[in-house]
Amino acid sequence: MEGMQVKKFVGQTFKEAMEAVKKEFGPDAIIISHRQIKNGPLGMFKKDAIEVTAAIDKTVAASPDMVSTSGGTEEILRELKGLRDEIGFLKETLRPVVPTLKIGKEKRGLFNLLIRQGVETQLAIVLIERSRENIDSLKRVISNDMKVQGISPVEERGMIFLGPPGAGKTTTLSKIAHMIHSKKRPVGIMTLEDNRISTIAHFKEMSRTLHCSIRSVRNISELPKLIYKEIGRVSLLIDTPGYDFKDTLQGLAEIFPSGFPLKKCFVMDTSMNDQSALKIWESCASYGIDTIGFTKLDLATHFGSLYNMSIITGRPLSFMTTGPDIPQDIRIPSPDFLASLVVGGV
Ligand SMILES: Nc1nc2c(ncn2[C@@H]2O[C@H](COP(=O)(O)OP(=O)(O)OP(=O)(O)O)[C@@H](O)[C@H]2O)c(=O)[nH]1
Ligand SMILES: [Mg+2]
Repeated sequence: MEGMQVKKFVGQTFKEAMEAVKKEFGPDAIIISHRQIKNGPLGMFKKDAIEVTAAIDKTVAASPDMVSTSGGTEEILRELKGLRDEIGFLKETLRPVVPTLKIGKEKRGLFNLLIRQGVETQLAIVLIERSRENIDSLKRVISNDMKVQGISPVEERGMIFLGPPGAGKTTTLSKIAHMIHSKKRPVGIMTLEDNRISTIAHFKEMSRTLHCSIRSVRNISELPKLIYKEIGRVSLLIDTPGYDFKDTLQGLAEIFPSGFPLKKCFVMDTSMNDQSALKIWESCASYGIDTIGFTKLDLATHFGSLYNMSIITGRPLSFMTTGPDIPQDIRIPSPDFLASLVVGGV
């Protein structure tokens, strides 16, 4: 017989009821509840009685003779052997992935936590090696690695937003335009050949709200003149289309051979999987990106990739966005806050 069996036991005292439980269910019984009842069941007791509800897991409580009579010992041994083989096989499979994981029990918990949050195995190993055996120490190590520069370096000259389609460039640019505007600094917006009615309408609306200039740039070769005319007078924010962001980067490198005068910000969607994000990053890392920004944190389920991407790109973070709403869904996180996110908010 297998599974959980639940039964009520009655005694005149608690002790008596418990004896009845022990007698029938043995020492492994679990007491679920007890209560006083009036007169006992079917008037068996004149006085008040105690009713104890107990349970027993028949699978666990099977006595040795039950096992042997059903021929279970051999079966269990076979099962154990099977499990041992399987663990051996798993260890073998994982060896190339986890080459040097010789860590104690407490640290293993921290390591597993990092892996669950999506921190790359190799990065997690190094983090665990550098950290002490508690979560606060681990957070401190992560926090030290997270470089945040915010948007102050942008206010002086401006920023160009680059990244794959739908990463959140246009939306984020708008939020940052509001941030800079709220500091009473003039903003200028440019957009590189984005002919979508929705984008144009959106920027027109922004120019009215923020009293800023909007300029649609048809050809990237017009950029130097336009930028140098405005530089230092306003914070220039330049939107780019996502569909050919590599061409845009290539174009910038050719048109500004001695370096682009504004910060180049790579916008990364954190709800995207790491492999795709890394592939995109690899394809453009050589174009001198200055800073990264994380978007759509509200859609991500865990935040290990914030750490992965910070370390792998080696670029400081400008901002993170936490929803689609303009202007409020953006913040400049502290390294400590980022570290808390990476370990899962603990
Ligand atoms: N949930 C959520 N949605 C966001 C966030 N940022 C942007 N979005 C949404 O993501 C979608 C794409 O955002 P855009 O700003 O148009 O992205 P883009 O990078 O300019 O896209 P392209 O111009 O097509 O390359 C829009 O529906 C935004 O509202 C965010 O932080 N959270
Ligand atoms: Mg856009």
